[in-house]
Amino acid sequence: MAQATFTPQGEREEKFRLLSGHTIPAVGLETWRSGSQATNSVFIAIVEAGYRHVDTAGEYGIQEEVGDGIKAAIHAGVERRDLFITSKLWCTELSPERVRLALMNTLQELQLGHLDLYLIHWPFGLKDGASRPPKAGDVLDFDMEGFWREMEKLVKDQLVRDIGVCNFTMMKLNKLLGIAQTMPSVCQMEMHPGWRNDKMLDFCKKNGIHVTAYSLLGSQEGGHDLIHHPTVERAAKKLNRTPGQVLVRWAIQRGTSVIPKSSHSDRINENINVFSWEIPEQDFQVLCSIPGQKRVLDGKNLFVNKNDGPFNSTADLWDHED
Ligand code: NDP
Ligand code: 1BO
Repeated sequence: MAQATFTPQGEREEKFRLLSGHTIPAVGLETWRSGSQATNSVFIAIVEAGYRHVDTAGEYGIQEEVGDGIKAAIHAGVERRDLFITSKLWCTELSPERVRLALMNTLQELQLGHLDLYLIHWPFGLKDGASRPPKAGDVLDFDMEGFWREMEKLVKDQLVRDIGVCNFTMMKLNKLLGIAQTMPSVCQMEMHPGWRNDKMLDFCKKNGIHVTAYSLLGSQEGGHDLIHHPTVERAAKKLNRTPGQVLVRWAIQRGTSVIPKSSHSDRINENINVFSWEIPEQDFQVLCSIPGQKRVLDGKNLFVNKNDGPFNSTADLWDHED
């Protein structure tokens, strides 16, 4: 469950405790596809709306803009120690010899001395210059043990405070748990009422791994328009909130932190205004029963080559667990 605390300004905020003992804010700002607006969005989120978590990735190509937003927020008086900054390591860097260099590039782009959380973006290696969809030979296996040892060294060297994964299956997490000396604190996964992924959430909870939900509004990918879903709209009307707020609150009550993306200041403010109210149990359960469960971001375009493999279908990517 999220723990509520109050900022020095008296604003209520919620955080989840990680296995490491550190905390992660319940709501963060995502930056994928924020483009040149990233600097402004990050500044508004931190300084005006009170976000303390910003999530980005090397692959998004906007870490410098995100870094400028963070720097401007610090210049405006926010303390670095109060911020939680996450980035992710792309698939071309999933080898023991490339991990540290990838992190150093990320730190340089973000103009930071350390990250709060460093995640494996997807659990598949890609050749430099891989096509989308991948050509024969573009998708590589990766040495999970050798790789994780290097991630652990980043923690020991205080370059990152926590390490974790995204887009893992239970099978891959089990393998990692058997190898890890420093446990993955966080698993970042697609989760929303249109793709609850209950099995994965339960598995993570049993193992003490915190889940951050992405694409919780149904994503720009167009798979689930949850903002306009009648069940979500009904709940929003009843609770006198917006559909976006209902989706964010639903995810927090499920025990996950969230990283809604927005480049608009009104929505950035709206998406974090979720700490002074709750979705009653009955309405929560209705939101848990939306039919037609399916992933939006299934990884097909990134990793599936149905003729040459090694992953011939999305079911292969997700270890046939869906
Ligand atoms: P989201 O579900 O966060 O939806 C973002 C979209 O919703 C944007 O178009 C945004 O538009 C709009 N939006 C934001 N707030 C509201 C609101 N209150 N009301 C109506 N519309 C709103 O989807 P994404 O798929 O973009 O995922 C979010 C983040 O999760 C990404 O930025 C990404 O970084 C992360 N992610 C991580 C992945 C991983 O592999 N780890 C994979 C996929 C996503 P606008 O900006 O115009 O407000
Ligand atoms: C290509 C990046 C997918 C979203 O994180």
